[in-house]
Amino acid sequence: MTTTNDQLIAWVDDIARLTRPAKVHWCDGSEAERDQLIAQMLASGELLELNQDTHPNCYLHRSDPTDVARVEHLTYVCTADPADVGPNNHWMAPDEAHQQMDALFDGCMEGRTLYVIPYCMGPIDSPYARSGVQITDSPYVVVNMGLMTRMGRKALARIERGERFVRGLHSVGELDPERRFIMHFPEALTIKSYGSGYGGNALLGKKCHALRIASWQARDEGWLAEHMLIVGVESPEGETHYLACAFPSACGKTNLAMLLPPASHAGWKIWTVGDDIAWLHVDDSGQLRAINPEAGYFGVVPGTNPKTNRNAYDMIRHDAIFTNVAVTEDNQPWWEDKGEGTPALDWQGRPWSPGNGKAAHPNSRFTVSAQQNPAWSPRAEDPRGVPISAIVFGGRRRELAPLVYEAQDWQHGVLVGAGMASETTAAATAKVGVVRRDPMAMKPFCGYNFADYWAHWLQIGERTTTPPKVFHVNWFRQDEDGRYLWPGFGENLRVLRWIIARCAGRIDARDTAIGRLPHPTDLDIAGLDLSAETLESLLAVDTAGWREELGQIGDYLDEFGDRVPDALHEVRARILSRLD
Ligand code: OXD
Ligand code: MN
Repeated sequence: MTTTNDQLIAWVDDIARLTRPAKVHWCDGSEAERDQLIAQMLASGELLELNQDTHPNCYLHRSDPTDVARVEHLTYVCTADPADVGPNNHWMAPDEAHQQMDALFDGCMEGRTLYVIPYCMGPIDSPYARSGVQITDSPYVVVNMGLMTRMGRKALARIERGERFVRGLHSVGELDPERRFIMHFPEALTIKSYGSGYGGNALLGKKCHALRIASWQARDEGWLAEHMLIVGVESPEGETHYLACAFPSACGKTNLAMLLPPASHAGWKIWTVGDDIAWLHVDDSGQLRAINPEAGYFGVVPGTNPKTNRNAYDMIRHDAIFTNVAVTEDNQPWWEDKGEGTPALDWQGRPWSPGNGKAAHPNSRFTVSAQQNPAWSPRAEDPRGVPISAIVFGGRRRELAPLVYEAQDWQHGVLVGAGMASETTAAATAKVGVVRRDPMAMKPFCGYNFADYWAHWLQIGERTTTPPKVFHVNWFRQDEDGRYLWPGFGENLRVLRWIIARCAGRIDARDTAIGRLPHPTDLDIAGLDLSAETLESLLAVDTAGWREELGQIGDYLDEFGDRVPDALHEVRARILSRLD
């Protein structure tokens, strides 16, 4: 296979000249190709077969122990003007970055195969979808991109019809943390990633294209690329509302997107459109709509069990690739809080015994096709996307942020998103459990200056006929002894129901300084082991705490100087005065 697109041929030739591979392979995305790559990786030891009786077509990949998460400190956005990327990104001048990267890529594929992966982000026939081509020397990346995107011939056909495409160049290099960089050139729709074979660093369609480059492209073209799940909530009466929800990495997006209604909620259904990324467009009638650019899930494994996420647990029993999980004596994948089995080997393949620390890496992952999800929405392939009733922001906050509140209006909603904060998780290589500002859960992913991004958000609201309502949720409140106040997981549906009732205009709410909260009687807690006092603290507004929080949000906004839209300062001042 090759292509009729001259630009693509010229680019692949240039890269082959630079990287000097032994062979060039154009990926067609066929099953035969995938089978061949898996066989090749089994032979080389890059993949290990898991127990095929209990987990048919499941494989394990052990990444280099120094290469287990996204590397935010080595991730750059390279633009002509440094002010365009803002204090939220690391910047390097494009010329210098290309020079540095090309020196790394020089001859790096000698003796290896260069794979050309044409891919499409979004339903293949959607006007909202966008194309890309990734070049890589990793067969693991090819197989994962095959699950995560619409990859191969169909994607190439879009490019051959003349669509612009994002160019992503990737090599695992020597997997040396000292020679590892993830560089983005949004003005040239180009990505260069070297020295990592892991997830968001290496599967370039995901964070690099669908968020960092796409957020830039979206600003230019008038849409939004967001770190959001998209979920449909269907009532027993058959009314479905779609919500787009932004949570930082490893805060339960996949679990919420595939939530299984608890026994108390007979007749309710949850439909997953996406679990990590949403592209949002205002349609001709002024309605905000969302597509999921991805075709699969790259989810955090630890904690997945039949109680927390039955759908995911079932989904990863076949045709899944596991990265950095442990294995049992009989070669089944194992992870912390799996609820069954005992690990024999840890994620690095070392014998494990109790007291040896975690057996699976806390950021160990599964890759599967979205079609394996029992809750996969029939609308996930709709080229028009789904209409969005509400935007939901959330973070992992031990204190302060109530279980749920609704912003007063779209502008306030943008401030709520901009002021989001969350405790850090193992999804990135840095200290875990530290509260940091993570606006719209996009801190690691927004490819341009946050101040301009907030202005763009405000404009999107103005273009809708009626902007969706905006909410903030926090499933992670704890008491002084570190016990969670809210049961979470499937029971989060109770909060989604309140959100939907608000969107449908069926109930009113308690107006407070920080936004609208549920009347305690409007939140259905029947059958939960939750005292009235606990519910009260989940829905309390700590005035002094919020005054301090808004002070910190003000300091944070000031870091972005005078590019911050006035509207955000005005809303912040309004809330502060309401708190007095
Ligand atoms: C992810 C992440 O992998 O956010 O989705 O880190
Ligand atoms: Mn994510």
